Amino acid sequence: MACRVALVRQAIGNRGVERNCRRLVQTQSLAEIEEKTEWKPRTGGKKSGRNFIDRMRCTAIGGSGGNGCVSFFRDVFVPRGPPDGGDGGSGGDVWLEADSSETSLSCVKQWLKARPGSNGRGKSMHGARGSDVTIKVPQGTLVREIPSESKEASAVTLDRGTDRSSRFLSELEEQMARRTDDKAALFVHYPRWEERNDLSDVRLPAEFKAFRWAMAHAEPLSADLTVHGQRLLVARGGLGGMGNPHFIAADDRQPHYALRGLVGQTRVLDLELKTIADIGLVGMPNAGKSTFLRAVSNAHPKVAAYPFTTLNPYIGTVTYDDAAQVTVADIPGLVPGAHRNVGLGHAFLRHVERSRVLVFIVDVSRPEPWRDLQMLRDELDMYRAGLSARPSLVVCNKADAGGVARRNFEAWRLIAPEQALVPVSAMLGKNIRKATHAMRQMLDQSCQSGCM
Ligand SMILES: Nc1nc2c(ncn2[C@@H]2O[C@H](COP(=O)(O)OP(=O)(O)OP(=O)(O)O)[C@@H](O)[C@H]2O)c(=O)[nH]1
Ligand SMILES: [Mg+2]
Repeated sequence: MACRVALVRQAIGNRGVERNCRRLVQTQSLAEIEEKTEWKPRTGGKKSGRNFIDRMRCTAIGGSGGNGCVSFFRDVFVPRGPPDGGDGGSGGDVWLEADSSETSLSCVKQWLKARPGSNGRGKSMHGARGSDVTIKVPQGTLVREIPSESKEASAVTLDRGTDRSSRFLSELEEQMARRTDDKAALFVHYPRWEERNDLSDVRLPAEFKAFRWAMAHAEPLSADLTVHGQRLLVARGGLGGMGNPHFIAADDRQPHYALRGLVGQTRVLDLELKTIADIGLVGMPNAGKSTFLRAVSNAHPKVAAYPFTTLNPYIGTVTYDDAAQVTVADIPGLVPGAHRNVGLGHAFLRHVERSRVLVFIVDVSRPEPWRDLQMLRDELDMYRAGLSARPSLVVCNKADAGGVARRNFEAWRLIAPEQALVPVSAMLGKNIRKATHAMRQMLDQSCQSGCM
C-alpha cells in the first residue's frame, strides 16, 4: 500500500495529493488514477522560486501635503469673524524595512507611493496626515539613489510609457516646477480673490522654507539594510500647507489666501540584494551543494540529477550542539566561463560575496577533481579579485561513489598535501559532522582574525 502511494506521488509530482491518493488507491488502479487526476505540477508562482529578484530599480514618491484652508469664522451677528482656516496634513513617508522572512526583492513594486495629506478645513480643522508606506525588503539589501540629473535617472523618466503612475509623476513634477517659479502658485485663494490678493510682501513661514531647502539639498541616499527591523526613510512626504490664520499681519487682518501643501520627495532607487550568510557554498552544477545543505541544515532546496536544479540562492541554518547557529547560502552552480555569462553566469556570486567563509563542494567522483576546484577559484577571482583568498574549506562530496572517488581523493591528497580536504557523502549523511565542525572552526578563526 505505502509503496503504491509512493508511486502515485512520483507519477503525479505533487505531495499535496497524498491524502486523496490514499483514498483513490483503495478503489482504483494506478493507471486509472493517473488518467483521472487533474493535478498538475506547479509552474511559476512565488513558491517555485521563479520570482526571485535580486536587483531592481524603483521610484519612491512621498505623499503630497494637504492644502491650507482659507476660511473665516461666521456666526449669528458675527458676519466678519477672524480667519479660522486649518492647516493641511503632511504627506506620508515611504520607508524600507529589512525583514528576515523576506528572501527576494520580488515583493517590491516599481512605484512606491505614500498617501497624500488631507486639506485643512474651516473652524480650525487641520487635515489628517497621509499614511506612511513601509516596504519589507530582505536583509542584505543595498539601497542606492540615482541622482535625478544623472543619465540613468532621466532614462527612467523617459521610459515611463503610458503607465498611470508615470503620468502622476509627470504631473507632480509640473506642479513642483510651477510652484517654485511662481509665488502665486504656492497659495490657494479665497473664491474670486485671486486678482485682489497682493502676495508680493507676504513672507513664507520659516518651516516651509526650511522644508524646501532640505528637499533641494538632500544628500543622495546610500544604505545597507543588514539587521532585521532596520528602517530607512527613502522619500519624505510633503509638508502640509498653512491655513490663512498664519498670514495675519498688521496691515492685513483678513488674509484671503493660504499655503498649498508641498509635493513629496521623489527618489529613483537601485536596490541590490546581497544575501548575508556566514558561509557560502560554491561548486559546479550537480556537485551536491543542495544535498549538502539539506544534510547540514534545516533548508530543503530541490535536489535532482541534472545541472542547474538550483536557480536561486537558498539559505539554511546549521544548529550546533551548543545552540550556536550558522547560516549557509547555496547558490546556483558555476561552469567554466561563468564570467562570460556561460550557464547562469556568475551574478549569483553576489550572494556569497559577504560570506566570511567559503565552502567549495567538489564532486570527487569526477576525473581530476582538483581542476574543478581551480576553475571555481578562477571564476571567483574573475568576479571579484581576491575573493578566492577568503578562508575556505574543500568538501569532497560523493565519496561513497566507489573506487574512483577513493582513488581521486588519494591522488588529490598527494598533489596538494597542504589543502584541507574533507571527504563526505552528503547523500548518505557520512562525515557530515566533521564537515560542520571544520566549518565552525574556520568561522571562529575568521572572526578572531577579523577577516571579511
Ligand atoms: N552518490 C552520491 N550522489 C550524490 C551525493 N550528493 C549528491 N548526490 C547526487 O548528485 C545529484 C545532484 O545533487 P544536487 O544536490 O542537486 O547538486 P547541486 O550541486 O545542488 O546541483 P545544482 O543545483 O544543479 O547546481 C543528485 O542526484 C544527488 O542525489 C553523494 O554524496 N553521493
Ligand atoms: Mg542545487
